[in-house]
Amino acid sequence: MNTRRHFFQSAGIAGGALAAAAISRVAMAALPEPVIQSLPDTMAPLVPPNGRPYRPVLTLNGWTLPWCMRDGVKEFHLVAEPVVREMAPGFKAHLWGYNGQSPGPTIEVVEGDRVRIYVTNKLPEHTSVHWHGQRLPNGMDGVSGLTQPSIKPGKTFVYEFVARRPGTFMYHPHADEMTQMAMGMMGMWVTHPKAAHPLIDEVDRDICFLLNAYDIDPGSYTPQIMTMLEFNIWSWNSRVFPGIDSLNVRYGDKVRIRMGNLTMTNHPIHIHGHEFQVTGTDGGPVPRSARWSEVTTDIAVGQMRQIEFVADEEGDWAFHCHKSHHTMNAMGHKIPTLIGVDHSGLAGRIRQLIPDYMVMGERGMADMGEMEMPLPDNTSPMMTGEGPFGGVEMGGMFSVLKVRKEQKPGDYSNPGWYRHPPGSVAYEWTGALAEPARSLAAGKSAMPVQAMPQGEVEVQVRKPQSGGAKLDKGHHH
Ligand SMILES: [Cu+2]
Repeated sequence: MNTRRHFFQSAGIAGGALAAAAISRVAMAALPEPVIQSLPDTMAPLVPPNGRPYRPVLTLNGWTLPWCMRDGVKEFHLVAEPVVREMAPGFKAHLWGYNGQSPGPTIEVVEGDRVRIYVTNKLPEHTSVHWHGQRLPNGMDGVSGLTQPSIKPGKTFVYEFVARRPGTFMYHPHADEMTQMAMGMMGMWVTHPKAAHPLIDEVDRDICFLLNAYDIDPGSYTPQIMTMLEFNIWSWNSRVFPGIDSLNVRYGDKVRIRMGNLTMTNHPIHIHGHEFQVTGTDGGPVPRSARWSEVTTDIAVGQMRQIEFVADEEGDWAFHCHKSHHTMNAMGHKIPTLIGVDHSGLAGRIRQLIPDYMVMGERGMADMGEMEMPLPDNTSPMMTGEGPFGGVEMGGMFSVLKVRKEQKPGDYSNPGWYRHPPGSVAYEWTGALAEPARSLAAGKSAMPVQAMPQGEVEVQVRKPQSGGAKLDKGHHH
């Protein structure tokens, strides 16, 4: 549901007057009203009402920005502003974004379109918009200080260029970037080819989203902005599982998924049950001879990857980042490791007072998700998501690809859980068990040992200390 607010009303009278001074006379004649959308639901693809036709993309838990066609130019109006984003049911974050949301709306145009984008700054500090990956005049590149003065609070700037090459791009500020990206300012941009393209296939489904990350202390609402590596909320389009919608497709569909990474670490994105090919990067389409099949593709910081596959296996297939700490939510940095710690004496004594008392984390972290360990208000449970067979024990960058024969062409709605054919689900064995064969050889070494240690050494592997922080720190080279 889109709500229209008049520009001068939403900017306030003072802001409107300031903005008017900052934009050209042509633009002033009819600045398009900003379209604001604040629901976190996945909106239906925006079928183009005018201009060259194309099959629109679906933005996961997001939407596409409508435009006004004016003398053959597609005019958009972005408003940079503070927003409240529901990251998962019951978990709201105070972010910065565009037009009511973080991330901002997807901008969709066609190769060769002339595009004019009004950017109104309703943030408490200056900003700019960089059109990541685009070919454009240098002065439209949005690097404050280098190619333009920054957009001061209350001002509106105009960007105008021709979308010269088809592909998947992103937009984000290039002004106080660390703060503004840590606060959620970013969006996707898709330029469709103007005619049949030898390297861009027609697809039945086209889905896009951004990878983003936040450092939000459990119980608080606003991200830490000085964080460089210790992010604890790993999200797709500022949503965390189970708040991320599933990707619902029809059996036999050719599916394209476009993902851009604006976090500060890489994400190996993994799909179950299918192989895909990387068909495009932010540099454009990948030559066919350079494509190979994979089930995981690593998306580095500032990169975009476009993957394609035919959805030819029915079911509910996990689709997630393969860094296991990125499929967890709200890992506090101070949760101690309790695995292997013997609480029996202590627990026994506490049970005299509280009969059902149990120590969390003794057997691993799964307990914490299932037991709904008490957490401060406004904290996403670490791992949640209830599937048809129990807790999924996932959070963060996780969703499900749902492939169904009954799904109607073009219908992106959620078909519910997959009904497995009888006899096709893993089951418990209740018969007799033979003794498994074990190799008892200690192993040989390729070179003679120079000095043996005094006595044998045995170690216990410990669970990582605390989620994302420590693991990402280990990546320094
Ligand atoms: Cu990841």
